[in-house]
Amino acid sequence: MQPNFMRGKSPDKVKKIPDQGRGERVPAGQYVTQKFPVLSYGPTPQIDLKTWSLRVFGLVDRPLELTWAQFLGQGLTTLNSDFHCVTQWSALDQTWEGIPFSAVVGPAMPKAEATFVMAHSYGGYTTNIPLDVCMEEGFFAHKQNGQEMGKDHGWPLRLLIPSRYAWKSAKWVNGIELMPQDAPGFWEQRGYNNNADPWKEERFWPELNR
Ligand SMILES: Nc1nc2c(c(=O)[nH]1)N[C@H]1C(S)=C(S)[C@@H](COP(=O)(O)O)O[C@H]1N2
Ligand SMILES: [Mo]
Repeated sequence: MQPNFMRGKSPDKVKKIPDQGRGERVPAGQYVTQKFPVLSYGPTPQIDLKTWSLRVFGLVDRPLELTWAQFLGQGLTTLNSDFHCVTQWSALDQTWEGIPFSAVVGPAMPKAEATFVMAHSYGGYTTNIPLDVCMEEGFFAHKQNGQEMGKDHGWPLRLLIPSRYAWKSAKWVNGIELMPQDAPGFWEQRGYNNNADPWKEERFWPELNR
């Protein structure tokens, strides 16, 4: 039977290849693809680096608003991670260049009461993530596989959360809001699972899977 999350979607839209025996690298219900499809709600925003900024606000002692030069000045590192999209494709071994979440948000001095993050993007997209997950693995990327991030994939900056389905990896990120409690983001308000762990196949809210 076609699972719920596939209804209305054509599985042929994404070219699939077998996972070549790397089963344990690939969560259940996912296929490995060499392609990196674009999935956005709404158009790709037009962003000018001269006016770009990244705000860190909410429950912080020292709110920040970084320019592009200030952002880059913090020291670039790389991250290698797999990328799992809820529409069932996984792209393995992506190399990202950028700056860890903790290095950017730490200096804003999150208050002890801050437990959740809302990532905000140009265009109005939002997604919610626990603060401890962001601190542990969150990564602001501006390059993917050695190239400037594609405009449709979030240029100039994307917040990656590798352990969660890809809708938690906000493209065109421009704001990090620290919150006292959880609150659903754009897709989470529309029935996507709040936690989004691909290893548990947390795709949609359980009550919608009937
Ligand atoms: N700002 C923003 N970020 C977003 C989205 C979006 O519509 N807007 N879509 C999400 C979803 S549902 C997915 S599956 C991934 C897709 O990333 P990609 O287009 O780079 O493959 O981005 C996520 N981040
Ligand atoms: Mo998605």
